[in-house]
Amino acid sequence: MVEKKQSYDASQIQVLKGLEAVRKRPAMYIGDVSIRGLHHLVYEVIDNSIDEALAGYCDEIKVFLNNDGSVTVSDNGRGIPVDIHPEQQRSALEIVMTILHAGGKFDKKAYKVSGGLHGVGVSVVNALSEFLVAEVARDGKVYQQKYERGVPVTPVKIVGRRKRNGTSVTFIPDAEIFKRRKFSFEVLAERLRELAFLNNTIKLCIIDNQSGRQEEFKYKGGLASFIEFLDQGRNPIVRKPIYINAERESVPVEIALSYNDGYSENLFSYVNNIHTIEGGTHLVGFKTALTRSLNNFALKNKLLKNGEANLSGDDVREGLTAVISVKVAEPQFEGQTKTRLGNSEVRGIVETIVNEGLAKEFEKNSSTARKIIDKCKTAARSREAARKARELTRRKSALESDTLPGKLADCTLQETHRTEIFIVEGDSAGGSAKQGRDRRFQAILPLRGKILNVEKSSIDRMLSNEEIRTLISALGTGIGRSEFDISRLRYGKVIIMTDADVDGAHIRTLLLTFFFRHLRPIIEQGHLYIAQPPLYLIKKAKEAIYVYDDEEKETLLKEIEKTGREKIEMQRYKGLGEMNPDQLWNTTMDPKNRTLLQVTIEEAFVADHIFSTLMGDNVEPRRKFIEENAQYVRNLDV
Ligand code: 0RA
Repeated sequence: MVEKKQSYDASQIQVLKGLEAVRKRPAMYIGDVSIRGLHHLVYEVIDNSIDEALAGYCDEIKVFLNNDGSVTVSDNGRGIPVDIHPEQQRSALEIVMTILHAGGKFDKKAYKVSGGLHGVGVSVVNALSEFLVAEVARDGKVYQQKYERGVPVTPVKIVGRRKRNGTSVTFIPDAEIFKRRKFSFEVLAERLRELAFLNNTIKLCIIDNQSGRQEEFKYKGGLASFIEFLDQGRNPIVRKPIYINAERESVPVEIALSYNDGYSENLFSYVNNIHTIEGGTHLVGFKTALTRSLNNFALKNKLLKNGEANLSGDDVREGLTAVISVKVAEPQFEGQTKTRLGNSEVRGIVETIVNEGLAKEFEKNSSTARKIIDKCKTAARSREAARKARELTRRKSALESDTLPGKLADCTLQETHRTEIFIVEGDSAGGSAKQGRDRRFQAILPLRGKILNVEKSSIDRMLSNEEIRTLISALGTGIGRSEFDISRLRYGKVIIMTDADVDGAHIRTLLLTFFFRHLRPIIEQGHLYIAQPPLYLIKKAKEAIYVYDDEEKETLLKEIEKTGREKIEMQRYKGLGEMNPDQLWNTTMDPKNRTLLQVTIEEAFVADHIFSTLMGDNVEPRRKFIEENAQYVRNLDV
């Protein structure tokens, strides 16, 4: 008896210690406590249900946004066990919900591959929630336990009866940890859609109880449907996506790919449902096999003339859209954002499966293979033309002895970690920025009008565009596989500063597309920012208040109405050009006062889809993009 009591105390201490660790350093467990970390909580709970689905016991997961700001994730799996654990003297449910990393311990045999990026388990979500209630339907009964900040506040109780088994978890994130607590329907829906593409047996739903809005995702076509979704705005050159699904050495590999008449490469790779932004061994295996298979087919069918160079990796990936998804029992994640797969055995596994899959596909469907090879050969020719054009430019610039573009007003400091370049729309705004800046560390580059839409341009055409060349030479990095070198980047921060109107947003999008496609490391390494000029100037008595968005404006106006009858004047800034240099400096450029948004590529696949739909002539997706732009920029430097 005494012993049992002791072990009970010991496990209670373990729980409290665990909770304390999570609450002290939440970022260690969920990445950060921004809006991103907030959504990560939901993903973590969903992942547990996905595991149950991958084990074969669940085919429906629902997410509810509730009126009180809480979110519910429910599934129709077996239900978390509720029986008493013999050593701990507590319900399995309580252990799963309160002990770090306890989740997996109950079901060792299950094939467990899912799990959020951090794979921390639902107890972390519990620790970071001011309130959480877990409900389990099993054996005809509904069991329930409630928690506050991870600590149980009720025993596991029977609260009802139900036939269908399942688990539901409802929680409110803790205000002490999260400053912003509003879940975004769009952000969650995008993730559910992605999960539905990646796991074609599961139906995933999201229901906003406040607005009544709801969406349901279920794609029998799996990755092939994913490709069709990604390529909505593009013109395919093959009839339907090529699909490969096989398993080797207990590693399931699923791949779908298609070609379009565009010039960009769109590759998305996943490990255990996690988007591996930095790629890794699975991606390397895929690329190697794709290049090899296409060259083999071309040689065998005499599609390459004797002496004609082989198709390069870049040639075979122009106009390619592909998704590769593997499941690995013990993944090793590497890289800056821990999104690169390191397991070396996976490379060979994927390579073999793709070689075999493509050989079969090309044999069965040789006209598709021919069309693809035609496209690759055009790419090769264009690349050769681009190389020649670059060489010409290099010789010319050598003659001009490394001069920077005439339009660039450079800064005087050399230490790149302190310097900034503002890419500004139009000459008049450029003028204000030049006068307003601190010339020691701030450089200004005005761009005239719209830059080229790079998604729709071949690489040689892009490099002959004046604005693009000016930009590249100001940045100093060069461009293209053999030339780009981020260590030559001349500024620590690259800041896009455009008007707060539709045109400005469009130019910003074009620039983002360009960086995303051709200078991606600049985004990945955190150098790209978006300036936030104010939308309004409100003058009250002698006070001047700058306001950066409409919500802020409404709040402020209401406050002023309440407090007095002072006369106010309001000015709406349509463009940066309307501000004098002083104002521009004070509101938008001065590091002491300004707000910069750092651009991240974490949501690269969302961005890619938006970029591609944007390029159509459709106004609606473009407007939507502008609205949702905030999704993949993160608040920083406040
Ligand atoms: C451990 C064992 C069993 C189910 C689960 C965990 C389980 C966990 C979660 C989390 C969310 N939904 C879930 N559904 C199930 C199986 C126990 C048995 O044999 O019935």
